[in-house]
Amino acid sequence: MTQNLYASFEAQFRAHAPATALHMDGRADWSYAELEAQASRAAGALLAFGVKPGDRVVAQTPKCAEAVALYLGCLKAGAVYVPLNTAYTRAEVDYFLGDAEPALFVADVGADTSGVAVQVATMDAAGRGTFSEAASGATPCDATAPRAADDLAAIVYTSGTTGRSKGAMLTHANLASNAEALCAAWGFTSADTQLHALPIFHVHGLFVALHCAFLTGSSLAFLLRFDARNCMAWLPRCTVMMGVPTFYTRLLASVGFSRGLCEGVRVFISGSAPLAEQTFDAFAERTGHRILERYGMSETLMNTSNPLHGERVAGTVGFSLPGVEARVVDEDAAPRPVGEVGDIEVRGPNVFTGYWRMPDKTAAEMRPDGFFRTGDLGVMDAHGRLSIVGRAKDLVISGGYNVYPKEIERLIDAMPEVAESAVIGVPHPDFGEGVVAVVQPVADAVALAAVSAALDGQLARFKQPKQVVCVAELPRNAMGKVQKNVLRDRYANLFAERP
Ligand code: MLC
Ligand code: AMP
Repeated sequence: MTQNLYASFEAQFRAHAPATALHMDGRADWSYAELEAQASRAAGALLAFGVKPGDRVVAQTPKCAEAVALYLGCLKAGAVYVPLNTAYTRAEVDYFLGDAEPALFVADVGADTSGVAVQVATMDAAGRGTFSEAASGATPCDATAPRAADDLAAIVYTSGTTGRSKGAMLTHANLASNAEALCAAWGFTSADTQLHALPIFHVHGLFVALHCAFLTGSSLAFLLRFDARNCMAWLPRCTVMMGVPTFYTRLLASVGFSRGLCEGVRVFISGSAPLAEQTFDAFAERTGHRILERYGMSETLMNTSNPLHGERVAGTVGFSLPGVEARVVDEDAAPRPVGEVGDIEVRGPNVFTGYWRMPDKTAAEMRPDGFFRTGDLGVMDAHGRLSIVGRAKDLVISGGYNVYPKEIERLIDAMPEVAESAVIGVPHPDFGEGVVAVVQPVADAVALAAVSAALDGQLARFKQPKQVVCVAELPRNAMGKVQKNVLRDRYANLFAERP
């Protein structure tokens, strides 16, 4: 029997054919029958483009229903879906295309694809473009490609501490097991309507959110981007919302965001970045809802979750999901005592098979007993409840997007007026953490505008520093290493008053 994840979705699509899959702003809803038909047409188009099982398909498309059909079509055709953040620049995209070697790149209609060495199709925000033209002309693909449990379904790129992005290889079994665990843990049924305002190029919006709907035949209020006012307009029709902490702080900051709007919602879920206790408390006070926080990452999908029924504790990420083991250990993998900080490692059917074409990096992060080293620091209590207390990896999480300092420092250090730089994240009222470049200039002070100009076209805008601070000398430890913790403390209030 095939282990293709799409087969499980298809059974639900057929069981719930007349139900609404996607409610949308300003255009006709899609039923599950329509979604299935569109997925079959997308799979047919992929075949027409010569895509074969195991081939990569890179997608950097605006969020739209047709992009969801493209993802499903890839699964159905047995292709490996490789989503890219729409903010990535041409320079970043070139790297991903070179690394993934896709059979097809589906780009935004407006993107510059001149000189791209792979086959290109296009899609715009309304789902139009050469991909959709091919899909409407193609013979729908009725047969779902047979796939084994450990065949790849997706590669999700995550930046690395060395500055080079790594592709996390996720199998059909990884995605299926995690989706099943989440549907059970969060009590999804066909009666749910989930507010979906996340982007669909990261595991949160793509796998966690969509799969909970597709495995249960529940509905999505499919919003093209997060806008607090629009979310407030949709919330009364929704039973579940998933978001990054910035969604919740922005809702709380919105005039008119009230308990009444949330009356039909059974659970608000947060992840991808730490949810501040103040946000948890303020949300509970305003709405009566205790946000359910969970913890995951691209390499492992979701690992732990606060309970649907039972105490949700602010500042904790809850218990291991069914089938997932999480442990807190020291450098040698020896367990840390209850209540003491250590490295978080996870094992289970959710854990990826490795980094695409990077066996050394895979080996470095994988323990011989199958545990994956997350790079997050945590504490476990006596009941198995996990709290994340920091990161061993040099990473900034801004509005739920990961930003790796190395990638930015490399480009700033190349500026002739810069002797050396250190990029850090400091508390930011809107994004949780804001990116700051601490720069040691060669002579005159270096302005934010100069840094932005140097990075434009090279790095997505969300990765670019929101502030530049010049120092005579970067603080160093006895080994000569820049002490980022000193800088983080020194500039902790930089964004305090600036939303
Ligand atoms: C946008 N900007 C950001 C930013 N998002 N800057 C820093 N951090 C961010 N996250 C900048 C843009 O570059 C632009 O700057 C300006 O803000 C306005 O852009 P925008 O697109 O209009 O912003 P907005 O719509 O307000 O976006 C903010 C946001 C968005 C929070 C809604 O970032 C978002 O949807 N985040 C969700 C990320 C996510 O899905 N993460 C999941 C990862 S999976 P300029 O200078 O160009 O004007 C994962 C695993 C897990 O982590 O556990 O889930
Ligand atoms: P990504 O590589 O984009 O998948 O990001 C994964 C990282 O996001 C994790 O390794 C954590 O550092 C962080 N993360 C995800 N969820 C949470 C959470 N609930 N609390 C704190 N950090 C989180």
